[in-house]
Amino acid sequence: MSKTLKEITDQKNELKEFFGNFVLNLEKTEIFSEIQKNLTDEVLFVGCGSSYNLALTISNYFERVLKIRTKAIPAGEVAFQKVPDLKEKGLAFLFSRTGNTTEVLLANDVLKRQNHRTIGITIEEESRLAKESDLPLVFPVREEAIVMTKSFSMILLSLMFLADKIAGNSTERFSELVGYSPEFFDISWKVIEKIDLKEHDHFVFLGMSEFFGVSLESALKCIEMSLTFSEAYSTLEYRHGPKALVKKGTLVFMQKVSGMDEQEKRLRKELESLGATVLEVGEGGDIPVSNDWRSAFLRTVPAQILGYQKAISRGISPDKPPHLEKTVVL
Ligand code: F1P
Repeated sequence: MSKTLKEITDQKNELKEFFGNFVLNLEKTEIFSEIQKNLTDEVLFVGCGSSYNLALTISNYFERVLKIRTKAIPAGEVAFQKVPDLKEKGLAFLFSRTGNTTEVLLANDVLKRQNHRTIGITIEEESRLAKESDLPLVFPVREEAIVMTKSFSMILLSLMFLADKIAGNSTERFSELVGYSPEFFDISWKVIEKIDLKEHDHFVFLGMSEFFGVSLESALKCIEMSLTFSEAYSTLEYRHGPKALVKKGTLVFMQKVSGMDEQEKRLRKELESLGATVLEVGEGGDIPVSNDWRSAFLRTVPAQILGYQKAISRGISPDKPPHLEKTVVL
């Protein structure tokens, strides 16, 4: 079996175990109290590629539930451009699955020099990020494929949970969503299997706030695995120019949010009239899931499956994306 497919599929059963063994215990760890103690009014979230998409999604959720200001910045910009000075030196979360991406390590140096307290989020205990950040948070996830899949979902789930815990909110909804994850996986697989992927060569992912980060990540999955032209936009932005490219053969994934039913319905109708196939993810959608922002950790799964299935339909191995390496070392 392909490594990438195995890791995508692992989520179906591993999420529950991971939630019970790791996420529910986060609150008792030293890192939790350190984050709680050092949380300032402004927090930075930094990463590259999928890890940047992760940083962006989590930054939106921290801002939402903790009512602080956050900024997500690609690590390359922190490393090589001046980062705007914060009012006070605060926390900076640096994300890197492999923990050895050059720009992230350089960003860690820059931020430490500016007296930020850096939190290194990675799955590799022996990585430089784990060793060089002030507070490493190493996730107990094994992922070998070049394309980041299950670790994205697991880290996202954990940090959203952590934000709610710090805010003193109920975390019950996470248990429900984790319980729903095997069914969500199966529905996603079946819905995507029914689409004639040979007839679709342009993928568009639409979402707002946390679901915009999810959409960026979705597009990246399809580019990396299946080499298909894929784009992501904040939902209503799509009307402002990008829709010029819609045609028969465009597949649009719309991430539904609360309070937008009417707008979503109208946009779907418009895109379908231009020839696109539209799938909605969310309450009452083609791939049903709660509209709660906490569902973000599940919402890249359909695109992971899509990227995989499209690659297979084109005779491409998702395990060997051309020109890509697991860690970009400059
Ligand atoms: C970041 C990353 C990956 C991407 C590619 C190159 O890696 O951009 O997201 O798929 O393989 O590296 P990391 O810093 O999260 O290890």
